[in-house]
Amino acid sequence: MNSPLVENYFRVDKFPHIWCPGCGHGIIMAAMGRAIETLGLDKDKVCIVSGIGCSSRAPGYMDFNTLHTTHGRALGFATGVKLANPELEVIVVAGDGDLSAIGGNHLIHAARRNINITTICFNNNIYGMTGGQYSPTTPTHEKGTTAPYGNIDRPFDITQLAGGAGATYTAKTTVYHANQMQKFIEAAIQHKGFSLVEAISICPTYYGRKNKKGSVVDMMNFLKDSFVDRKVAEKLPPEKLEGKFLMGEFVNKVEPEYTALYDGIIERLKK
Ligand SMILES: Cc1ncc(C[n+]2csc(CCOP(=O)(O)OP(=O)(O)O)c2C)c(N)n1
Ligand code: SF4
Ligand SMILES: [Mg+2]
Repeated sequence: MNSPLVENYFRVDKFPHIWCPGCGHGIIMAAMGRAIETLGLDKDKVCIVSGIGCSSRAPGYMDFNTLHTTHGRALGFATGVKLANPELEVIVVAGDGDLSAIGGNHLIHAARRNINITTICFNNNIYGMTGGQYSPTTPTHEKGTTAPYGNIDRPFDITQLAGGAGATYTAKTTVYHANQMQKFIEAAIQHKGFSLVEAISICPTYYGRKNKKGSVVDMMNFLKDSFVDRKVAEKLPPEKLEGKFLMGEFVNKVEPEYTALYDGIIERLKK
């Protein structure tokens, strides 16, 4: 039998989902559902927007106002929704390719504007849906179908990219740390400004297979062992941090929000 969470917040008639066995994306979608339930948001006041990708299927399964748009353009559509109705809690779901390759400009400008949209990046370090091409977050030397001899590009750190562009809340965690992920999503939704949670996911089918990462359990154990909370990391000697990645909250600050500034202009012109 389905749990109340599933029945209340998911479109069970759309199941089974399309994700491969062991895909990390369902863990992120579930964390989003639990975060929204915990915050007690009115379903009719939530709008979830995505582009195209395995990750971008998530809004199709979530029982809110949802938009499945074009690849890379979720933040453009979401900006339109938020400006048309600032009362809506607008949440964007985007893959690493969607958000940092074709949609990279939308990301930096949404962050620069500090518009009150929450973006959840499902980062599996690869283009999953189209068969395993390398993405801007594929680590150097790792393989994809478009990098059969190893990727020579340096990867983006999406959390740092968003923070550098002006996001006022950023956090990074992994599908191994599902409870922490829920807490970060709650904080990001409650934050008044552009917020981004980078959710490191796993794609056993393409990234895992191409790069000989072993089983799904091996991939989850890698996340457990390789990600260190940034506050814990501050107290560790450099040799203990070799090969590790930092996670946690990186930015959390208050700055003027875009739709409020926009409404201010409208009010001023009415006088
Ligand atoms: C304009 C446009 N360009 C390219 C594509 C093909 N395409 C669909 S999904 C995708 C990449 C998906 O990767 P990512 O965003 O990382 O999501 P994932 O599938 O890994 O979750 C691409 C290139 C498209 N649908 N539209
Ligand atoms: S291809 Fe990868 S990202 Fe897409 S559903 Fe399968 S495991 Fe998940
Ligand atoms: Mg991807």
